[in-house]
Amino acid sequence: MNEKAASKEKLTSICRQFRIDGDILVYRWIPAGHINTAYYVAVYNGKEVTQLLVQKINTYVFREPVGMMRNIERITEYIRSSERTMEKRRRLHFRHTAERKNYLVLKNGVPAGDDVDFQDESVEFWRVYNYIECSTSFETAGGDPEVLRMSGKAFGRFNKQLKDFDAAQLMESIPHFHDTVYRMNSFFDTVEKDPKGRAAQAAREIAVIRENRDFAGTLCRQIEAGELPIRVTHNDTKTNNILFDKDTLDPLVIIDLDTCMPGLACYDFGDTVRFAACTAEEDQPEGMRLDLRLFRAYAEGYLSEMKDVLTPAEVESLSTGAAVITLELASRFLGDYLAGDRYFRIEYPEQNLRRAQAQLALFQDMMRHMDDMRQIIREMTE
Ligand code: GN1
Ligand code: MG
Repeated sequence: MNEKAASKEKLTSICRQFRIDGDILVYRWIPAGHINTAYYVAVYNGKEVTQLLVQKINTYVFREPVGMMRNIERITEYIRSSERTMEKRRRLHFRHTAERKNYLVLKNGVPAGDDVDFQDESVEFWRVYNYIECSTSFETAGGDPEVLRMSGKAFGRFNKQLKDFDAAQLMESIPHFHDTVYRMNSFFDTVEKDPKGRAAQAAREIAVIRENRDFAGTLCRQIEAGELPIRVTHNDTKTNNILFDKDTLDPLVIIDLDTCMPGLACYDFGDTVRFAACTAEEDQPEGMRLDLRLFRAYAEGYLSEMKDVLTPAEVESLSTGAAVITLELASRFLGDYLAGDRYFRIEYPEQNLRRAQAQLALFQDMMRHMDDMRQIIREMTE
């Protein structure tokens, strides 16, 4: 299916399955995220207009989507029960089918059971939730420290809300997601196999990752030594996964909970630094550097919520987390480029290579400024 153009009929029929009747007035593809496909849909039933987000899950990436939806339900329920006065636009409200499921499985376009093979091309997995009105999100921070501060507050609060959530209740929606030792191994495996003959072209980038392979495992070793606690974390804390109030910049709700699972606080901290406390786009190596002013703003926001929750070792790990996750992403983007761009959606042929180059430039700058990052964190926590 051309993902930009699911037909109106198709979206109407999906809405019907979720018991939303009426005519679609407006619909459009939303160009957010590299994995799933999302549409904004407004349905009129003769009385009122309902605005929805209709999403098709990429089951090549999320191989157990039913378990993933169960995770999301548990997490959203938990957050809802701990915040009694939450307004409607501060929560994700998933729609249910007649079978009371928060997802719909189709095979060859018709409803099917959960026992299908999700790797089969004829199988689709859909979900629908309320569209949050008057909200906006940021593809990059646009260099605005206030957006960074608010993002830090939002992800800090999210980590804090889940601090006592029992991780055993969740399945790993993507096994080894931030297991950087595993990531490095599978990256060098791909380099060795070089299935598309692209490795020679990326020799410089591969060399930088090789030089830093040992550093990539720093946090894994700390987990093994019992120095860092495992928490329930978001694991994909880009600023475009927060919906803000359009006018006040108040962070309303965190979206894209697909990778919520046991993880490290420093990756949730670090991934926003990677994405937004920098000077260029995710796929733009030219002029890519760490922006310490934005880093400070983000750290302020995050620590305003998490300062008293984190252990001293976790506080110490925050800056390392930013560098490790940036290196991890470089290896994932480059690995996908070498494998033929199967995982991350691309808009032009060498986008994954450029994404990797940008991440490596940022990683190297983070390493140069490691002491500065640590100093900023220290000032805020001592
Ligand atoms: C993917 O789908 P999106 O854009 O929110 C990826 C993240 C990466 C990110 C890089 C499930 O997130 O891990 O950090 O791209 N999600 C998955 O921009 O792999
Ligand atoms: Mg996303």
